[in-house]
Amino acid sequence: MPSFPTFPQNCKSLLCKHLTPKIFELLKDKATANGFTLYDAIRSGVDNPDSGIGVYAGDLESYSLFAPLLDPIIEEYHGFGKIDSHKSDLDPNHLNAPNPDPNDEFILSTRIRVGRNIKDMPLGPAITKAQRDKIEADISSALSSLDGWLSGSYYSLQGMSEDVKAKLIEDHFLFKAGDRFLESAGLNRDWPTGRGIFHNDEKTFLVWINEEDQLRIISMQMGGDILEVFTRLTVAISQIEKSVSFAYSDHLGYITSCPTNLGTAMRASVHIKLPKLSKNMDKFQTICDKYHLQIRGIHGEHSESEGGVYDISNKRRLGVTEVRCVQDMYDGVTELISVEKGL
Ligand code: ADP
Ligand code: DAR
Repeated sequence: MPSFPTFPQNCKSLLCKHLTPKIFELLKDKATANGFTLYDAIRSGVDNPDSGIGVYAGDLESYSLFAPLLDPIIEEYHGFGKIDSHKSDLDPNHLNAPNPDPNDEFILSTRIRVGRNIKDMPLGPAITKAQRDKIEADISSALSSLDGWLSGSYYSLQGMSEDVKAKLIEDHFLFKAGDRFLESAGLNRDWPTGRGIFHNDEKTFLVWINEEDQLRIISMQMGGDILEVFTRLTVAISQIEKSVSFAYSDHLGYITSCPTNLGTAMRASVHIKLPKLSKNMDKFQTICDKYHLQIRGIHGEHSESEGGVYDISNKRRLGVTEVRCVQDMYDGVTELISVEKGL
C-alpha cells in the first residue's frame, strides 16, 4: 500500500480536504470483495489534484467499507447525512413544467439522463473485461427487445468508424473518450471494447453502455418541452427495468461510480442561448445558484460555451427526487429566460 499521498498546496478537492492521516491509516489495508482498495478509490484525485471531489467507488461495498472517507465527502457535496435516506419520484404528473419557451427563442434542446449500474456487479472502476463485455451483451440484447418508439439499434464503439463516431459526438449523442479523471479511476480500461450506444431512429431515446456508468439512459429532443422529455425517460426506465435489475440502496439511491451522481443519478439540462445575461456572469451565476443549477459548456463537462449557448442543469442529485431535479432545472431556466427578456 503506497504511503499517505501528498497534495499540492492549492488542492481544493474534497479528497484532499477529508483524507486525514488517521482515516488513511484506518483504511489503507482494506479491500472490497472485488479487490478494490482505498488507493483505487482515491487514485483519480491523487493523479489529478484539480479534481472537484477526486474519488470513485469500485462497487456498492466501497460506500460502506470506505465510509469514513466517503461519507464526509458525500455529506459536503450533496448536503446529505450518513443516516439520511433517499427517495425516488419518477412520476411526470408531479412535475409542473409547461414549455417555458413555446416559440423556441432561447432553448435549443433538452436532455435528461440517468446513470444506472447492474445489481450485484462491480462498478466500472473495479469491473473485469469479461464482466464488462457480458454487460454489453446482456444490456444490448435487452434493449433490442424494446418495441414502439423505444425500438432501435445498438452500435458498439469498437465497430464504429471514426467519421460516424465524430459526427455522433459533434451532434451531442455519443460520449467522448474518457478524460484523465476517468483514466486514473480505471474507467477507460480496455477502451473501446465493451462500450457502445443504443438509440431509436429519431435519436430521442438513447442508452450509453459502459461509459462512466454501465448505463446512461437518455431522453433528448430539440426545443424546450421539458415535460415531454422527462415523460419519455420515465417510460424508457420502467420498460428497461422489466428485464434489468439496477444497483440501489435506501440510503444512497441508485449506486454510481462517481459519488456526485448518487441518488437519482439524474442530470436534466437545456442548451440555451442567453447572449445578454451571459455578459454579466456574476448575475448569471447568482440566478443559477438560487436554483441549484450548474453551468457547463455545450460539449459536456469541462467544455466551453460556444456562440452564447450554455448547458444549464440541476446540480442536486442525492436526497432529492427525480421530479425535484427536473423542477430545479425548469424553475431556474424559466427565471433565466424572464431575466434575458428583460435585458
Ligand atoms: P452527462 O450529462 O452524461 O453527465 P456530459 O455533460 O459530458 O455528460 O454531456 C454528454 C453529452 O450530452 C455532450 O455531448 C453534451 O453536449 C450533450 N448534452 C448535454 N445536455 C444537452 C442538451 N440539453 N442538449 C443537447 N445535448 C446535450
Ligand atoms: N473528475 C471528477 C468528476 C466529478 C463529477 N463529474 C463526473 N462524475 N463526470 C472530479 O472529482 O472532479
